[in-house]
Amino acid sequence: MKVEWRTLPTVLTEEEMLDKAFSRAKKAADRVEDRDRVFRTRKQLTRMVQTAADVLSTSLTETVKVWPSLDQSPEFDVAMIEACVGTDAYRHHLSILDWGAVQINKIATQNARKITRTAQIPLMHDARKEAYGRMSSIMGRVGASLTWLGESRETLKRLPHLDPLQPIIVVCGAPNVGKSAFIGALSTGTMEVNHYPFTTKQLHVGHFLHRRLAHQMLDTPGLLDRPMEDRNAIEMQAIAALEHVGSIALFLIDESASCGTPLEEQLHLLEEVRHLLPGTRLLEVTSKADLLEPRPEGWSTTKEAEAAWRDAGRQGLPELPLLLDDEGRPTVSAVEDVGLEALRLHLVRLCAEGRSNDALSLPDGWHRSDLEA
Ligand SMILES: Nc1nc2c(ncn2[C@@H]2O[C@H](COP(=O)(O)OP(=O)(O)OP(=O)(O)O)[C@@H](O)[C@H]2O)c(=O)[nH]1
Ligand SMILES: [Mg+2]
Repeated sequence: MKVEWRTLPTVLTEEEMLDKAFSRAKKAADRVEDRDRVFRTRKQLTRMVQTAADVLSTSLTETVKVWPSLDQSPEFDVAMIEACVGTDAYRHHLSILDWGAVQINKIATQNARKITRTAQIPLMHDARKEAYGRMSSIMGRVGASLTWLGESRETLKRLPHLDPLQPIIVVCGAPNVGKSAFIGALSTGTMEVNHYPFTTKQLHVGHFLHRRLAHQMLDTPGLLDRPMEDRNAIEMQAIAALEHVGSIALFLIDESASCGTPLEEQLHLLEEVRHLLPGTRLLEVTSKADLLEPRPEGWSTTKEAEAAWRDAGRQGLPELPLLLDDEGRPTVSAVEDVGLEALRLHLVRLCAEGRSNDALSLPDGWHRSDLEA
């Protein structure tokens, strides 16, 4: 299931729900006609109580319904919810809303009965007033949960938007090494700008298609770009979420160190990332190939092979010569667009390998149609 966190509707506050309920109830009462004063009053007041309760309980249950159930959410989303707002709190506040809806309906039944069972108009009014008072007090207890959900919605709609059924490439590396530029250069179509709710940095999510499979690329600013000791608990949980999603992780190294982080420190970070994402295949890539001195030997070979592949209409999955640096690492220039096509095809192969391993681990008789595209 693909959860659209960003399209969750606004959560009404306690006051907004009460205003809506009582004004609808009043309108409903105004529509009642009966020449007999006792009958008219009885109908008006029962209708007020029932309409108010319906509006309140429906608003509460509808809110619960549109919020994704954690049991059916992808692991990444659950881990992100845990990191950002807490899954226990999430479940708790939604269950309070369900509880409130039940209580409000009970109050309506009890007080409507009081109204119908008396012939005395003042007692009917008392029962209506009592119903409103009790509903307001239930709403008072639900109010904090509505506020919590309203605030969480603001947080969750900033989450990156990923399809867990398609390959995901987690792009990491020290600040300024060119992560965003890399994702932008490999993306077809528009790159999304998003946030991890706990960093102020922009994160980019891009994708490219290969045989109808969207290979998603996820940026990690402020997450996998600093030493372990500076990370807080929330960030560690978010990193755990990355461990769940990544088909592969790509670690960008800026050898020119124009990014501001010395090479040695970047390699130290690489070891930390390897340790943090133990189940994820990690590919090292050197960024900013155009800044390497001298330029990588294979520069023109790769560049020509990529141009030929593009001209031929990008058919199949050939092994284009990867552009390599002196260390033998694949390298790319996002600025001059060299090495990117060759690396893209390499990434497609690595993701496919990971996926066929997944498929092999499925029980007998299971069928993964997405692998046959
Ligand atoms: N010469 C050259 N510059 C590059 C290349 N890729 C990125 N840059 C430059 O490097 C700087 C950082 O690039 P970003 O893509 O913002 O790096 P980042 O890793 O996303 O940075 P943060 O999100 O701040 O961690 C920018 O000034 C880019 O223009 C490249 O291939 N060649
Ligand atoms: Mg960036």
